[in-house]
Amino acid sequence: MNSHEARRDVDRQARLAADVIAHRSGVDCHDVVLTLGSGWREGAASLGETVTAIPATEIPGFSGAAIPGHSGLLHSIRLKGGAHALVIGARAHLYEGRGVNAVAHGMRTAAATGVRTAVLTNGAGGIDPAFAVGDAVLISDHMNMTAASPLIGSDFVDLTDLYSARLRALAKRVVPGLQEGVYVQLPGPHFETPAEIRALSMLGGQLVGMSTVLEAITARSLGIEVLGISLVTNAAAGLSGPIDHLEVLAEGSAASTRLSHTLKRLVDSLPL
Ligand code: 8IG
Repeated sequence: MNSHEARRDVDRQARLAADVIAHRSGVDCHDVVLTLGSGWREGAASLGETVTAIPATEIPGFSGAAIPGHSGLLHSIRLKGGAHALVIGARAHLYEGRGVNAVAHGMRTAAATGVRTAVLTNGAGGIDPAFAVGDAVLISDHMNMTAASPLIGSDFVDLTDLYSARLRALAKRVVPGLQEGVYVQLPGPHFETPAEIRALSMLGGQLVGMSTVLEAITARSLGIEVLGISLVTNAAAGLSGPIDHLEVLAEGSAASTRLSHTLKRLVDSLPL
């Protein structure tokens, strides 16, 4: 398959998925997509009125929750102002081994449903000592350390201001004191070594995780404006004790009520 055919193929997959979502929800056009990472999932319910919850396995190209703490549902939610949100609780991760197309499929599908704004959330390790466990931190920029791109062929997309300055300013207005940081995506699934965290810190990395970056690049390539936000669920390797996935999940649960409020304020502030 050449790159033209490959691009047509992923677009066709996204179209199929978007048609199923439109059919099941009765909503022809969604305005915003939210991808909910560790700690953020409880936020979906309070955003508005749930129109439909669809098991990811029933939508072409999506698969169920791969890890505990991740919901395997897509929600269509009617927001307060009448806009429609598509909420992806079942993000595909690069470490699942289904390739970059599986990772990019959520944003491609969102674009095919009409979405123009993405709110990408995640759980992350905090590299910058200014960030405490439990802090929500806006993503100001990223470093892609996956050695992969979700784009196909000669799709030379500008990533200057990928994380919309306009949306970050709105976010800071509604969530006073919100900090910002540079997020680094690594492929995982292992966490980093302390030496790697020292290196990433010297390079300007402030948050580290295994998601978001490839989705943000996909979104930008499709003309979607991106807001990214991390929950710091643990101090990055070598900065505190060992990193335990169960403790990471517990931290996410502990923060979830507060994050629901934060997420709702952010979404209500979006110019949809
Ligand atoms: I939650 O410390 C979460 N995800 N790579 N490192 C990486 N991913 C993470 C971390 C972390 N915490």
